[in-house]
Amino acid sequence: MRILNWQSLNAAEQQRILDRPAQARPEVLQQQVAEIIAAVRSEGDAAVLRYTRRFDCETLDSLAYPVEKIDQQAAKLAAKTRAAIDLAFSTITRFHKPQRPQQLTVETAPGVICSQRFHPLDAVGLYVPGGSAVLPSTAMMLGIPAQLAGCARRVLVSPPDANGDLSPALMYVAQKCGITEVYRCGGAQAIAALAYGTETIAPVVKIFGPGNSYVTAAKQQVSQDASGAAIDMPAGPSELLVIADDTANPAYVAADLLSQAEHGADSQVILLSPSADLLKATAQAIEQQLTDLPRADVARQALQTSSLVQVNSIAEAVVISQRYAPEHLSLQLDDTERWLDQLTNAGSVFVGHYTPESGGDYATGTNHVLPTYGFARNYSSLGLLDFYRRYTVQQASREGLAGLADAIVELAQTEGLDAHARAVSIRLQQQQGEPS
Ligand code: HSO
Ligand code: ZN
Repeated sequence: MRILNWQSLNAAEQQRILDRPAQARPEVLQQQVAEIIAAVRSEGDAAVLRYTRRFDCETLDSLAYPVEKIDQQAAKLAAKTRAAIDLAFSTITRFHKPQRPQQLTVETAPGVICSQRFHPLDAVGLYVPGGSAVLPSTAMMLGIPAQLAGCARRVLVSPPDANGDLSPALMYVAQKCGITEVYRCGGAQAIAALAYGTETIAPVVKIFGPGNSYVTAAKQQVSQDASGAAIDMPAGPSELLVIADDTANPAYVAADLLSQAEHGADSQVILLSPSADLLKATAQAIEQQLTDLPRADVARQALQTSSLVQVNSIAEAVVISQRYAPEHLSLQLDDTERWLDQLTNAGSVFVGHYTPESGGDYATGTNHVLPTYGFARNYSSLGLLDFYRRYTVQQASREGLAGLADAIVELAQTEGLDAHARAVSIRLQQQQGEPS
């Protein structure tokens, strides 16, 4: 990989480094997705089955994956994989359980009580991608908080393999998370089915999980429709930005960059370092490690839109990182504490030489469903709270209302909304004890 020098680039060249790989022909994609959604809305199961047969399993005869099949598949799982899932399940649970929100009650003025309450979403759709890599870890990241929050319907969808099956690891996770329904479908058709429902799949109120560009476009489209479903976040291809100084081990840095590059050709990784030696050694280590990576082809494609960049200082790297707002930010530096508070625009931060990004993908306990594409500026990492609705309750006594009355009436009149004012004054004109 080429090593660029930030200061020797002009503004447009600097921006190019930070631009995410562009989506090819986005309007065509949106149109295709709109057609799939329309087909599912008008034909229901028949359309979902048709697309699933075309893309995933030619012989699929039903979307539902019955409990006996789930149990059968889960039973096939090797003990070692089972133990790994058990460990990850426990760290993820440990980190998410204390995120449980507390009801909050405040007397905002004498006789006026307001509370903020939380209710678990009744029905959630959990999308687990298939395709080039099946990700049971993602099922944990969605299924564990859905279960902890107490969402009554927890619906998992995932594209089946050519035999119409879902993987043993995925089904073991489904069992552990108490998934209530499993359906065999993926892509935009699965998102449409979750949002609008079919004969087999009852609609959900919110859809979670990452996916390819079709899934992401479908999630966006259904979330813009009041009769569709809410979504967790606009999630796109994986990204990693590493800030490293000369205390970093180039082999570790290279391994981390490749770990995200291997996700997909559209993944993006960036290394920022003031150390010319580290940059050079990392470039060499990347080449060397690529030689025995099974997914080297994918990683090489991702590296074409990725960069190794020399910066003047860590302070400059911090400014660039804040501007890029990476999904994952890795700090392989001497004095991480000094910089951590300034690095707020990131989905998840990995601190120190012994915290590889893949640690968070699987087992540190944090959630790996994170905002990409610069959305770490204004969207949050997935957490337990995303599985609740927050709402408020207020109650005023007669005295409480009397205390607020002048202000409410004045504000209502300022806005020219007399009925609003009357709704207050009419109550206070009446004698106490009159029917309300
Ligand atoms: N790094 C991915 C999550 C993942 N990695 C799943 C491996 N399996 C996006 O955060
Ligand atoms: Zn990953």
